[in-house]
Amino acid sequence: MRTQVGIVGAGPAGLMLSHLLHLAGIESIVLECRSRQYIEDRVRAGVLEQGTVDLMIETGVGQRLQREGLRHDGVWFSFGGRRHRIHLAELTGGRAITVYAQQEVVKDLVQSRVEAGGQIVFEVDDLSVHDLDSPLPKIRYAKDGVRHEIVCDFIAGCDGFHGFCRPSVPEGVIQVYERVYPFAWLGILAEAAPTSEELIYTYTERGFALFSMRSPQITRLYLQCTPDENLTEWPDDRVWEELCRRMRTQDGWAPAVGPVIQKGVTGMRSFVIEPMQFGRLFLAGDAAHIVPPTGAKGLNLAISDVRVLSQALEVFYKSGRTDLLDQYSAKCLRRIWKVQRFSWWMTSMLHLFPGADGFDHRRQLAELDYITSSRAGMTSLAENYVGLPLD
Ligand code: RFL
Ligand code: PHB
Repeated sequence: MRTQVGIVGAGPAGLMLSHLLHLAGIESIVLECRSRQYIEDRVRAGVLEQGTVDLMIETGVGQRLQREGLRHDGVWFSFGGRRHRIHLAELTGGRAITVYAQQEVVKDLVQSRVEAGGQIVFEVDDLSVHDLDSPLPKIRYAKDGVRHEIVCDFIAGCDGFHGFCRPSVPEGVIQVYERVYPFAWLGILAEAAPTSEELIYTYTERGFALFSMRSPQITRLYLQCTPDENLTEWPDDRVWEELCRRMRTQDGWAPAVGPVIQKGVTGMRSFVIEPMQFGRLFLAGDAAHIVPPTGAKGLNLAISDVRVLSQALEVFYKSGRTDLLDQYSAKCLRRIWKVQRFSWWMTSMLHLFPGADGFDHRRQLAELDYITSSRAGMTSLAENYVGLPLD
């Protein structure tokens, strides 16, 4: 088999890349180790930056997002028993975030690719990439017990943090920068109407908690826990008790309690590789970087990487120029490091660190006070939270 761009992974990065390349008249094949149903049901991110929303609408995959997405013009920070609103839209010239679940983005992209006759091969096994520094790199895989090889002009490694593409780069080429945090998030999805129309990030002496949502009927909540937290020790009643204890404010606000429909623990890590390219292999999204979820940036970074990559490939196929491909890694990393900094900062400001003392606690409260009362502080938070400009 032959294609122009072989794409490993049907997450947001791989699917959006395939979609953008199709619009530019470039052929691709997406290879995914999971089933279509699995990737369409996988519960993950929920917050889209303005740039991600704009890109989906501009490229024709935003109809359902426009109907069902919940636009939020503000976000709340709660500490010392009080809630403080940051008016995102007013501080950023009308930009906002939109709550729309990652699996809905994935469904919309899969549907669009399938309708346009795009090739996505699900449930592939034993995938490997070869001849990465040659003009014709190859992807080998098995499907239903039969082995296949795809000869490509380029390979896009969009296979997430645990994928095979990054480890296929020869040792010594890639430099890794990493922070692992001494806590995690226990997340639940609950059948309960959200009692706040906007997200609330809560700092307490018992640890961080986050109030989010998926729809007018479904609440999404997280609480800081230990990285090795045992879920069997967290029956639903205990989760609700802890969430309400951390989130209840002096004015009596608390999340509404309801049946828990999903529960899981997410580790927290900051991770970046440099460069994001080796020969004709280009890494994008979680395959190249991870952010802790506190800034709600992972999916958005994946989308901005593939936007840069698709533009570089488009220029290559139209004119033979390779300068944008050569600049891919540096261009993405400039944005990635700013987003890393923001995600690290939000995480450090809002979580309880083991061994933290009264000094740390007061410093965190002072920082929260600053970013919710100073216009400069609020503006800095707002412009990062709705997403820095794409170019
Ligand atoms: P993905 O989504 O992990 O997709 C990679 C795909 O590659 C497949 N794959 C392979 N396929 C073939 N062969 C192999 N050998 C393969 N190995 C892997 C996988 O099955 C998968 O389908 O990476 P991508 O596309 O880079 O997208 C990144 C995002 O998924 C991720 O950054 C976000 O989910 C992070 N994140 C959030 N991001 C946001 O922007 N806003 C949020 O509000 C937000 N909240 C979150 C999050 C992530 C969370 N978890 C569970 C990690 C909340 C949580 C709880
Ligand atoms: C979510 O709704 O899942 C969510 C919202 C904000 C975050 C992380 C996750 O920072």
